[in-house]
Amino acid sequence: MTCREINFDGLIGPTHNYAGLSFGNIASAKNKGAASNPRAAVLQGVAKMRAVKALGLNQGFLPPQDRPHLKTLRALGFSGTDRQIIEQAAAHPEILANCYAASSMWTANAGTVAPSPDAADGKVHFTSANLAGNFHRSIEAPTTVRVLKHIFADERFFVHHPVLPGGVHFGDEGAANHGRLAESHGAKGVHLFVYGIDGDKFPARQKKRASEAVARNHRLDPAKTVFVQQARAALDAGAFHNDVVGVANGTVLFLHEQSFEDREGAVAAIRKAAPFVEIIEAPKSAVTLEDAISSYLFNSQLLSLPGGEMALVLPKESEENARVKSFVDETLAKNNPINRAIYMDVRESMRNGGGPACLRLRVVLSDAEIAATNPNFLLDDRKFDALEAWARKHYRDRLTPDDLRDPDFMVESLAAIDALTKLLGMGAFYDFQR
Ligand code: SUG
Repeated sequence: MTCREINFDGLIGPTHNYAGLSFGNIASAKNKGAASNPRAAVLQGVAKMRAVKALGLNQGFLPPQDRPHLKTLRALGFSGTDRQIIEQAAAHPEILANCYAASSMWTANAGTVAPSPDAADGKVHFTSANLAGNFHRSIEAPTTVRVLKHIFADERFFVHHPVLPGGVHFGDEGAANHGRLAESHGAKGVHLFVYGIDGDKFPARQKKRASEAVARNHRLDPAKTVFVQQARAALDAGAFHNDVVGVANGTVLFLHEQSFEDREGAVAAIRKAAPFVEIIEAPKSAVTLEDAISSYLFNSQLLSLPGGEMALVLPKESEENARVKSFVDETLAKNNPINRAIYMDVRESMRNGGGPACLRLRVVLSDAEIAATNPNFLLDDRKFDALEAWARKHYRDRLTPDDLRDPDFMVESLAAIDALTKLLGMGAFYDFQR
């Protein structure tokens, strides 16, 4: 079967801010309280989507969620009018910040997807992630399910599973800890699930039992699934998701030498399931774990281009680290499929620990499945222009955690989301509109 990969980027929401909410995510902790620029953030994200589209690839997006999430604030005992809710919650800045997070932008965490060639029933399977490890992210799940069902609605092709139950016991962070290896997008693929075990410093967000449950739900062939443990050293160095230290695409696995707890065992298991795999590894002597985590080298998008080569879409931070840049240059010069590097400025997202790969959910689809996908979420030049115009109209260019206490900002943010639903013909979609 011929299939294409479509990257669905998270359209960055108007409340993008630095609240330091993610324990174990070094950038998030470091930038706590800094002023953000939501307008620059969304425009950087759109520019990245345009750059990927310009490579000759299809590009989609997922809309931002409604923040502040008034439904959660109500459930926590704040009451009255929407303005009164914000006034009361202002006395609880931590709760308010959690309900204001624009973190649904990192759609690698929206869920895990299995393309139809890999599932026993020949359908595309989606499991939205419960994101149980962090309060601000756990409240994304119900709306994420709604968004994915809205875009991939046709039951002849798409199956949506409920988020995993049980909180952190089945902690699931979606595709950020999952990679697919395949000889082509349309060939039957091998699924690599990387789970964590708590480190000395930081908790593991992705549990093995959660990855196993997703693999069962998606009806994957057990001979083509591999479960490997992330290195605890990587977790403790700040790789809170495995996509900070490795990325898989097609026949290539591009990763840091210290990604897996048992490197040899993991590589043997991967080679057994995917004998065609080409492993491109950065030795720690060339790129330290700290380099990898501060530059987000492995949080690049590894993309198969129409001509058969592969390109890396990297954050600017990788170009600015001399050791990382020379490793990328060496990789391009060597005889392997990776032949292009494109450095993008996604600094607003990076300051919260989200690089190019965090910002996208990969969905591999056949032509018939693409035809069954809601076209409003597939981008062309006209839609890029419309999204930019919408963002320029509604987004602030400066936001501090203090601004979240102002009820006028709530009105402004939800007005932006309301305008977007009209632009996209979504009807009364979000909780605040129902
Ligand atoms: O879950 N940051 C996100 C970053 C997610 C990156 N995604 C992947 N690696 N795939 C997180 O830690 C920070 C929000 C704040 O602190 O304001 C945050 O949620």
